[in-house]
Amino acid sequence: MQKVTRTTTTTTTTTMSDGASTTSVTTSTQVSVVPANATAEPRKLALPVVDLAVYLADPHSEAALAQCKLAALALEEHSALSIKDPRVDESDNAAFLDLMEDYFSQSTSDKLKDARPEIGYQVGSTPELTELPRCGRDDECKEAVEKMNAEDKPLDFNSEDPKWRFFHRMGTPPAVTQFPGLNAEPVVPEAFPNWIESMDKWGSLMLTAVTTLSEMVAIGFGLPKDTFVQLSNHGPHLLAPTGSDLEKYGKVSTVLAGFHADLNFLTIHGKSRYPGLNIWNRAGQKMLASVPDGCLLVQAGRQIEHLTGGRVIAGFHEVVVVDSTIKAIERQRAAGRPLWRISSTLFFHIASDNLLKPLPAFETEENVKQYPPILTGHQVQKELGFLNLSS
Ligand SMILES: O=C(O)CCC(=O)C(=O)O
Ligand SMILES: [Fe+2]
Repeated sequence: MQKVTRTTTTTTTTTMSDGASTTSVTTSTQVSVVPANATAEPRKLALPVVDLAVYLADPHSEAALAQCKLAALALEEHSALSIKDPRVDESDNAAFLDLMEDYFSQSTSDKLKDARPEIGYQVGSTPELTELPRCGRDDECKEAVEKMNAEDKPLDFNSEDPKWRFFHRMGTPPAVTQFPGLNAEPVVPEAFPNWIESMDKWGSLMLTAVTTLSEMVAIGFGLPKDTFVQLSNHGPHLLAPTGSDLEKYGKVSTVLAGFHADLNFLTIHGKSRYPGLNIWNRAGQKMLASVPDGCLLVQAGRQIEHLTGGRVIAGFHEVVVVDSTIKAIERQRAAGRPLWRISSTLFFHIASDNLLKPLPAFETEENVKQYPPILTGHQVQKELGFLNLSS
């Protein structure tokens, strides 16, 4: 088992705004990055691909309805799907990945200038080995893992993730809200003069794509098409790319992001240059996500689970170095690129002041018991552990 020794200096416990993690701090800690139960590459799952062009061309066509149903079914079965959006070109993803590779390959001291630990890293950079997967402290999550077959169990999710992150807020906040949240200025890294434009460009493409998909999913479930879109209007959406240093953490079975489910409504990413995202389907089977070139990957979060009363469940996932990650490392090395694995992630949220409860179509007595009504802002705070911190 490989061990990495490191020393951190911060002393607070803070909560991350994506909800995947909390910041816990130690000094002179031995951090195990390759767990003992390391396994080879899991079976590959080519996710269903939904074509947004068909829907955009004529949302009322039979073909569009078929794509809507496919999207809803994919979320039901896999908690994930691939989408092809004609408004997003592969070159947009490539430009964003290049930007983030260049950003994360800067020196640690340069990136630390962009960190705002005093506000829980909610804008700007978050250093490696800071975010801790929440599942390690979540009994429901641990129970789900206990029930899994040995080959489906996640790798270690009790250690801080080696990935860095950068948070950039998207969308317009509501004029009136019970959850004023954060008014921190966006962070602009010194060496990147067009940063805001570049972030907003990719972020807007992701927002547009996931908004259209949300209409399609609503239609696929037989709901009015604007059901989810209205609820997400003025939501606290976050562009939240991750960066993992594969020079340092490039050994097979290294966990880059430990097992978790996202707390938001839907998560969308461009295709990563490095395979390694394992996703779990409804049946608790672990599979390596395979996304066709030029497609985007979408995953279900806890808010869609709540609204659909569990018809869709939030997808567990982890990011691990697998054999095909190594091949990608070799390819990128030959191309002279920095060896950083980027996820071009955007977290799409339901607005904080909207009530999260099973929609009428999914409102059975059992579902309401399992998913009691809660304001979305409170659900997020609860997931983040803010209530614990403030009490
Ligand atoms: O790095 C990735 O591909 C995904 C990271 C992730 O799961 C997250 O940011 O919530
Ligand atoms: Fe995630």
